[in-house]
Formats: sequence, structure tokens, C-alpha cells
Amino acid sequence: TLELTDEQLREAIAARLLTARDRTRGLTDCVDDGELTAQHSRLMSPLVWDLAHIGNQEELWLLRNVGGRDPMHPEIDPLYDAFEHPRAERPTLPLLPPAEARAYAAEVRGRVLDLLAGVSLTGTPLLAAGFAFGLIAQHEQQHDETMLITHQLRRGEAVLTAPAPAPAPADRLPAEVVVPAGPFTMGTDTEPWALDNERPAHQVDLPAFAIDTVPVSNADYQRFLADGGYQQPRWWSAAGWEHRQAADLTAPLFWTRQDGVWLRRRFGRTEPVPPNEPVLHVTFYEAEAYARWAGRRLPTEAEWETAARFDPVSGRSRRFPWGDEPPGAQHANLGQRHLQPAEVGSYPEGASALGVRQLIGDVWEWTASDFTPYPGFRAWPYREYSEVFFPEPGQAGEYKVLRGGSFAVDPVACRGTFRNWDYPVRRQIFAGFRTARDLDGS
Ligand code: AVJ
Ligand code: FE
Repeated sequence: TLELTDEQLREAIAARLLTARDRTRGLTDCVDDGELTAQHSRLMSPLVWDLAHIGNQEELWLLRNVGGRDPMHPEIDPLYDAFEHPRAERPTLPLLPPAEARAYAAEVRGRVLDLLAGVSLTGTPLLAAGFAFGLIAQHEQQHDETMLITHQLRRGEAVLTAPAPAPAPADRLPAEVVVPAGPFTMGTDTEPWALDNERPAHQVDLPAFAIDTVPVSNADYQRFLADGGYQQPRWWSAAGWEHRQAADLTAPLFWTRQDGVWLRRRFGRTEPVPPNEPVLHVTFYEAEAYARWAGRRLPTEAEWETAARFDPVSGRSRRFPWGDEPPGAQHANLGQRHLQPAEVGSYPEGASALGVRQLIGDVWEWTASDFTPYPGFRAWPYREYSEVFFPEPGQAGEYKVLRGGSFAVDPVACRGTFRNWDYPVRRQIFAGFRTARDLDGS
């Protein structure tokens, strides 16, 4: 729990809102109006939609729901309602032009900072520990990751730059870590800004298993490619093979082969695939096929969370792999500090109690699990954040859970309990994976 005075809490909230807005501006001020309103991929919104949607959600939740203010521009609400218009359709809508979208988001923010100065942060559950403000800081940061994905899909000259992470230390790591059987408390009741799908805390009791110490690297993945992995249905699930054929998958997204060498395009620059980086831009189905080829499987999300949070000495669950303190630069590659994952084996100080590395940051990790509610789940504060993505009772899930967060995720939207989800065919997201296996005799 955060031991902050009321004044410190207000300052921390304002700082997180500001970090998000600086990033939003960095991602939208670097391209011209034509690029802001263009659709770079049918999978994504034009950047100018994200910009005004960020402002609109902030107005809805903070100015209207918390502050009781009247709508500023009620006529634009439907344009920025993500459920009314699929992404592919958004460029054809009468969206606010860039200058107006910027002005709207800035005006909302000014009023939100006034509201923050005066509102009680103890009364209602929506405001306790500043939750509603935390929700909005996380929401903006989630869209900042979405906008970075749009930048990755955009063609043309590079506009974003960031320093590369330091190379991984040269220590020899075991290929896998054994996680002992036993009870583990998954999810949370105490994380102040946890979203509804991370709650409530509940006990799971898993058999022992082994999990990769680090994410699967490009070099690992190239062995699967070189072994004809994409040509052999036996490594793929039925749904996976069907998709592999229908979409004609032959390698991770953004990879091309030239003169016998794999190249990869990232943020407008093309270079040889770096062998020691975690593999990125694969579908769930490719991850699943690789794991089967390797004689392994994807971890379930309960296994992932146990590997990340379980402290075998105290038996309790940590907030982060390294402990309870918030992420620092020594722990994890987060927050778009680097516009790429760090080499596998990086961040020894961010290892979990069991010795598993890079669980937080670098790449989102596909898990074997469908996105379903925890026992005792209660939609809060709105059904459309998580509940509408859960399967109907008796139906198969449509979404797979991803854990851990990528280099593009901000610390405010990332923790040991955080759950992300997407369709198993998606791979424009910053997703990789690690593998696991049952232990013999367990
Ligand atoms: C949790 C990343 C799946 O981007 O669709 C943003 C987050 N929800 N605005 C998404 C979200 C509403 C969501 N994911
Ligand atoms: Fe949104």
C-alpha cells in the first residue's frame, strides 16, 4: 500500500497525468496533420482519434462522473466511443481535426487539474487513493502504447528515436527455473489502482512446473524457422494451422529475408534481426507452435503470475517480481525509454524471487489462458473495460491473456497482477513469449 499524505498523493497523480500527456504529445507532435489523420493500418485508428478519445474518456470519467460537470461537446461522444465504431471505420468519421483534438484534450486536462486540487480522495470507492485519476492515467498510457504500435506500422522515414538498452550481463543463466507446487495468492485486493479484472485475490494450487528463465529469443525462434516449423502442421493447433495458411504466415511480422539473412523493420529502420533480443510480433498461434516444436508449452497465466510474484521464503505474493517497490530503470525496460526490448538475460535486479528474468517489461508474453473473470469478479467501475470481453457462460474464449508488459508500457499501467488480452491472431502488438513444461512425475 502507498503510504502517502493527501498532498503527496495529489502530486503523484498530477505527475502521472503529466507523464502520460508528455508521451501523448511526443507521439503526436512528431508527424504532420496528414499523418495524424491517415490510417496507417486497418488494425489501428488514425492517431488523431486516439488523441481526442484520450481527452473524451478523461472528460467522461473525471469531469462528468467525478466532478458532476456538464458535457463539453456532447455531439462528439459517439465518435470517440470505441464500441460504436470499429477501428477500420474511424478514418471516415467527422473527427476533430488535429488542432481541435489537441485543444480539446488540453482544455479537459486543465479542468481536471482544478478538480484534482479540490476533490476528496477518501470518500467514495471511485475516488479512494485517487482510483478514478489512476484509471485515466492508465487509460492514456494504454493508448500511448497503441499509438506506438501505429508508429511501428506506419511506412516512411523514421521519426522516433531512443537510446538502445545496455547489453545483457554475461552471466550464465539456467535455461529454466523450477517453480515448486503449492498454494499461491493470485490477483489482488490491495493494489490501489488495479483494474477490475485483476480482482479479487484468490488462492490457486498448482503442481510444480518449470518455466524459461528468459523470453524466447530471435536466435531461438530462427531455429524453429530453419527447421521448417512453418511448414509442419504437427507443431500447430488446428486453429493455428488454419490461420497460418489463411494469413500465409512465414515469419514474425516485420521480418523479411534477403540474401539468406533475416531482416527486421522497426520504427522505419531495417536491420538484421538481432539474435539476442526477445522475439517480437508473433501471434499466439506461432508462440504455441514454437513451444510444441521445442517439446514444451506456453505457461498458463496462473503459472506466469506464480513465477513472477511468489516469494518462497514468506509464502506471500509480491507486487512486482523484484519486490514491492515500484519499477525503477534497474528493474525493467518500461515506459518507452528504449524503443525496443533489451537482450534476453538483462535486468538481473528485476529477477523474481525464484530467479525468473524480464517478466515485467520488454515484451508482452502470450499465455495459454483465455481471458476469463476471476472467481468473485465484479465489473467496476464500468462493464466495457473488461466484462464485455469475457466469454458467455459455456462459450469458448475469444481472447488470450498476455502478461508482463512491453517496453512500450508505462509503469503506471504495469504490475505483477496486470492482465492484457487480445485475439490469438494479433501480432502488431509488442508480444513475444516464454515456454514452460510439466515436471516429470508431477
Ligand atoms: C487492455 C489493451 C486490451 O487497448 O483495447 C483502452 C485497453 N481499454 N481503452 C485496449 C483499453 C479502453 C485495452 N487493452
Ligand atoms: Fe480507450
